[in-house]
Amino acid sequence: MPAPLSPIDKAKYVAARRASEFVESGMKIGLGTGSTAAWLVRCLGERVAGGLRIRAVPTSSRTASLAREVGIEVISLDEAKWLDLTIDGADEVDGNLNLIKGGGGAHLQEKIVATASDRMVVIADAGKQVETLGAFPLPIEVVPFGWQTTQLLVEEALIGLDVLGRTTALRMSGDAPFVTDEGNHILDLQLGRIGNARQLSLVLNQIPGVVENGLFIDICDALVVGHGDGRVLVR
Ligand code: ABF
Repeated sequence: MPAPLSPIDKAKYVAARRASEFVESGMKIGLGTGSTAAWLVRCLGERVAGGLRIRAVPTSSRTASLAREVGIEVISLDEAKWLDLTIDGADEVDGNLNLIKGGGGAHLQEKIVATASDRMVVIADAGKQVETLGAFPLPIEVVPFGWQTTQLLVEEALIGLDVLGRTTALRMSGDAPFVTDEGNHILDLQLGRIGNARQLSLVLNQIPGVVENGLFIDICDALVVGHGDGRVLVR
């Protein structure tokens, strides 16, 4: 284990390390984005150096660079067509394995890749587990054209839905709007509590200008949770 790690990094690392054991030679793998997924990529890089043969589809330019750096063969999703397994992080996970993702700005590619996989496993530190989704701001990717109008439409759509808050904000990177790998912007929705995540996801994705929201409903098959003391639970 790399040392010394803070308790939260240790929790992420042990979750990633355990999930890396699910990967077998010959598999086509989806690689998530974020600090927990980065641990996974490093763990898989060590196994590749030891003879594991995999081909991987990264979910962001950041993950693609890291994967190549550690010796993992990177292919496009179009080359792979379908994947055996995707392993990715999350911002929140509820008791039904529904997720909020996209804090890292990569949820569009993450959702496409996870959906094109036989199995999707989430790796997370214990602090990501929640009873009800929504404390973490929900990211939605929007096209730059007319984004302020899209924002108004989103705010209007939230009226009447089972959420606590309805504040929306354009994600910034310094003085400029954050730009995703697909050239889009992100609106972060402060909802506090999401009463009906499935309904919210459908409503948001019907708004012109919204490309994809960060709710992953019925996509995740298993959760590997790491704790700061090194314990790992799989469910
Ligand atoms: C990705 O990375 C995202 O969907 C999620 O927003 C984020 C989690 O980041 P970290 O692993 O750094 O907590 O999985």
